[in-house]
Amino acid sequence: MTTTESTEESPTAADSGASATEAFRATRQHADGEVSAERVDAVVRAVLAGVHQAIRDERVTYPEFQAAKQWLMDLGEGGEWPLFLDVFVEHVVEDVAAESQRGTKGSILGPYYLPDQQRLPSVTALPSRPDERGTPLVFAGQVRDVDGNPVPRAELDLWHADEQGYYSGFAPGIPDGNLRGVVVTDGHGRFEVSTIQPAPYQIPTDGPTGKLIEAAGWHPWRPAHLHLIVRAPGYRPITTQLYFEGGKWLDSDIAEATKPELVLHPEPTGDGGLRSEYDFVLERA
Ligand code: MBD
Ligand code: FE
Repeated sequence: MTTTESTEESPTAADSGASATEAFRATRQHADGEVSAERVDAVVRAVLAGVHQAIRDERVTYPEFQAAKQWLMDLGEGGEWPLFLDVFVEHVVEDVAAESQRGTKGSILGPYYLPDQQRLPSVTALPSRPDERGTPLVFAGQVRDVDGNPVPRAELDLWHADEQGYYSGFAPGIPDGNLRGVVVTDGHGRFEVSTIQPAPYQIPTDGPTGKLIEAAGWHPWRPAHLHLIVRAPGYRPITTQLYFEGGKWLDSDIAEATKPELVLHPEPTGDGGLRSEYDFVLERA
């Protein structure tokens, strides 16, 4: 991961995309050899059938096929498979998972999660730079179970982009752990976190994913969001994201990961900041 260069250098998408590949490998999110031949057969057959059908429907030509091959090679060499898959595919995997999930709605994990961040008390501030820019945001609430009982000592593993839309660990010049932390709720499941409001996220335009988006004439934006994994022993963890009412791109997220239940309604605090309350509901594992 690139965090040693100076802040003068402007971060690039290619950096973030490629760093996401390193992060994926380092956090070993893959399950080696646990997929049965039956599942490989069924799923790969279905994926290929979808590709074959698209070729027939669109009457794909040889030059188009070769261009696709070149682009896929670039995607791998640029280390952007995690970025591409999380932006364009993960939301459907999440939809399927959500069919059997009660409690707070989930959303996609995305490529910029890093485990093992600093543990923080229930009333806390996320680690930030002394000159961290952005509208101050207090994010407070309670974690409960599906029967309404508080969940004490639940963990809110929280991470978000800065006021320029960059994530620590994935863009040069941002200290490790910036705007990331694991907040532990108090005896009543409550928490209150001070941070700043993140900016919308632009898919790096200089990498293969950005090139595809440009070639297709799409916009490269995700609405501003907070990422969370909420967990407690004996409960099913919830991976989700929270958005901001009225936020730009809320109705056209390129990653299709918004849900109406996941939109915050922040109130001005009178001193230029915002405060938002959100309660989480966990189901038993
Ligand atoms: C992000 O910040 C993100 O949350 C997702 C899902 C994909 C790319 C960048
Ligand atoms: Fe994100």
